[in-house]
Amino acid sequence: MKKLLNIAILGATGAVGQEFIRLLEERNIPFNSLLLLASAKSAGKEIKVKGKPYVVEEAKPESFEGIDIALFAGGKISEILAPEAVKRGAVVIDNSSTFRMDPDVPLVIPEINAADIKKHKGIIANPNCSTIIMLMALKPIYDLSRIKRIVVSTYQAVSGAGKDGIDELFGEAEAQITGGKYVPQILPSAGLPKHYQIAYNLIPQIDVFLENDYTKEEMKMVHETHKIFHDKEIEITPTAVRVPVVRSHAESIYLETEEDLTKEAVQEAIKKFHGVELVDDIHNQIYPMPLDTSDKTNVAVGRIRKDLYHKKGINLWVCGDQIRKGAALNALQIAEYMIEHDMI
Ligand code: 3JN
Repeated sequence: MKKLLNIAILGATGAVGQEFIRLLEERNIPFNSLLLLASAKSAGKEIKVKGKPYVVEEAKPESFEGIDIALFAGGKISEILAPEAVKRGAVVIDNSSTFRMDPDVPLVIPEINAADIKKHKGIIANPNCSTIIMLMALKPIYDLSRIKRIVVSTYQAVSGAGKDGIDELFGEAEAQITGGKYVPQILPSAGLPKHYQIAYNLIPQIDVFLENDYTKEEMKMVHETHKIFHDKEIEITPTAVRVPVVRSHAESIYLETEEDLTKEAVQEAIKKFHGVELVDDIHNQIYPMPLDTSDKTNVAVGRIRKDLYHKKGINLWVCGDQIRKGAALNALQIAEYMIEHDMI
């Protein structure tokens, strides 16, 4: 019989932490003990898991004593606490960008590169949500023919910026309707000097700009794709945009393959790929939309069509819940894989 595990969730009160808990219940993952950790500010809160109350504790290095798997929801705290948890014998699955590009840390989407998990030295990184959603749609195509080039535009929901992002959208929408005033303070990014209204608007900036004129979010998609696909030659041009959607990111993806693929072959490959759903019936107006993929496990792919001019060019429209498959579910699938393969 497999050993029952001691699991810790760091960031248990945030959106990703809450999704971890929902998924632990939904997927009926067995555990011996569950420790809910957060910052001092959230310590003392009570959260029910499988009907049993748990009190959130302040996360400290000692918290990880005796823990087998630590699920880190994200944030700067990972840099300090992940090595501390590993020192105490835990395997950390980390949702922040801190370790993603570290050559000693596997960066994993289980449906794509689960085999990389075995190279871990204590930490396994969960990719950025936009990367996960894009690569879930692209992997079945890549398996038919190598992808040479990707031009992607994201349409990212405000919940990607946390609860404050959602509050800002609702606050601005309400002010518009009631004739009130709402001063944006969060988007595009709380730490920046300027903030813009997201309600009835689009903001073509997610995170800060880098030297090369791309944003950090955009460059995460480039570097992480190269690492997950083990293919540094793929040419990727991303544009990341914040949209006034509450939950579930969308992406318009143009790609060029090495071989000439038919639309039907692409549709068939997507249909067969675990974790992806083909939502593509234009004659009946069926295509993926964020409202339909919110709280759903699968990434939805539709509007599949060949480029008008380039024989090897294909367009896709993709939607996926960025808190679920884009964060908590992907991390939990890594844990499930390790449990199944006796790696913990
Ligand atoms: O804005 C979004 O839609 C996704 C945000 C992701 C994010 C936000 C703050 C810090 C990340 C991430 O997962 O890459 C990070 C980070 O860990 O760097």
